[in-house]
Amino acid sequence: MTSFFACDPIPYEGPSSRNPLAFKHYQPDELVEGKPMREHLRFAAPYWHVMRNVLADPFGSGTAQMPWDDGSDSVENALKRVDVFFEFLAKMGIEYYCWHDRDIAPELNDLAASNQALDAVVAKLKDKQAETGVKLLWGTACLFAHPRYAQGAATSPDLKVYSYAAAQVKKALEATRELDGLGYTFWGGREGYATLLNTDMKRELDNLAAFLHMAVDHAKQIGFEGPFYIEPKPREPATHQYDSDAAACLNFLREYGLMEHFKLNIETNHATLAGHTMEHELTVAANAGMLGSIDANRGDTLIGWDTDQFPTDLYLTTQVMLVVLGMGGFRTGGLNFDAKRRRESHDPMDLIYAHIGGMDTFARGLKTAAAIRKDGRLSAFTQERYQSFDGELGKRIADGKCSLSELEQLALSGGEPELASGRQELLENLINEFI
Ligand code: XLS
Ligand code: NI
Ligand code: NI
Repeated sequence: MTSFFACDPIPYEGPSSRNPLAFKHYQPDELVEGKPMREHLRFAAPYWHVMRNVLADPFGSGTAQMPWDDGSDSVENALKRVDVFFEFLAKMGIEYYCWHDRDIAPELNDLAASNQALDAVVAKLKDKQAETGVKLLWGTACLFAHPRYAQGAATSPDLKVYSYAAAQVKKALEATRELDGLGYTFWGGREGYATLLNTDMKRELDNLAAFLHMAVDHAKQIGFEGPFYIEPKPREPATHQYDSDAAACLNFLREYGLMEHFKLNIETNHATLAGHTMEHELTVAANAGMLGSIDANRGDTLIGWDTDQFPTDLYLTTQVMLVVLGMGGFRTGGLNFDAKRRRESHDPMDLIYAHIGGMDTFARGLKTAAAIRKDGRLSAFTQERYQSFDGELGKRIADGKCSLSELEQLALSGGEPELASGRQELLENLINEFI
């Protein structure tokens, strides 16, 4: 088979290496907290960015060089891409991947033809997975690119569009099941609104919940054990998206009785678009026992959209891995690089450099987070900070057995509280000791 990436499989050479085609930190079998790095990190590559992103922006067309792609919508072309993608995964040592139905196979003139095309590509993906041991982290349906979804898919005002979306999800779910996918993601690409002047928000949310319940039912029928993920994002493309952040998603899932079937897939750039830090979103999800998976990228504070850049910030990956280690690691989820190269980086080798950087940055984040945990000063500080709640009274407060009157007694007799410092700067210095 022709090779499209001019390099050998990327080796680990250690921190002193100056080879741009080597890992300096990611050593798959190195044990961290007793577990191999590869199992902590569970790196995944997104089919859409690696194989289908032509690197266009709102002002110009694509620049990406894809010598393997004839630009056509043929199934043959789609099948050819699979080989190139698996060459990429093998060279990177990435063991998981994710797709949208329309990334892997073309959307053809009618639904039946599109389904057939999908079947053909899924058969090939299945062979490739068996041959290489690569696993599908999650599948999803593209319910946002086609013009029919301009006014929403599962929140469309039009029952015919809603049905089309349902059919697409049914098929994508079956394809995920066929490939032993570990999860299935809903990112509500067009599930939101541009103006409330024409929108019945209550009806749209009820319809969305009914749609997700039907997906849960279908999963049971076909033996897909899930979980489903919801991926929060506040805006873009819609002015307001219903799944705007982790807290909004949790509220929606609770309101509609969907909690037990879902987890959240948290993406860095979506967190920041929502006006939160990534650590905030992860912590909200993890506290609810609902952190399922991560779309690992980063945004640009100077640009107001989802720039989907590769994670290169050690501070960020350290904080992400502190949350992941803190919850005991991923179960079905992993770190999916939902990231693309800049438009200027059009050479296929840039895909390799980009992923080396992302993987090494997360490997360092993992090692740093583990070192911070081993050191113990950070968590000891936080624990100590809440110490006054550790006694008998604190326990009664937590158990709902205390009253305002009882606390009033304490306040009347105790005098003005003497506060301990929050020591933010000291703790920031402490983190920097490890980076
Ligand atoms: C877009 C989303 C998308 C999802 C999958 O902003 O991040 O790529 O991850 O539909
Ligand atoms: Ni994403
Ligand atoms: Ni995104």
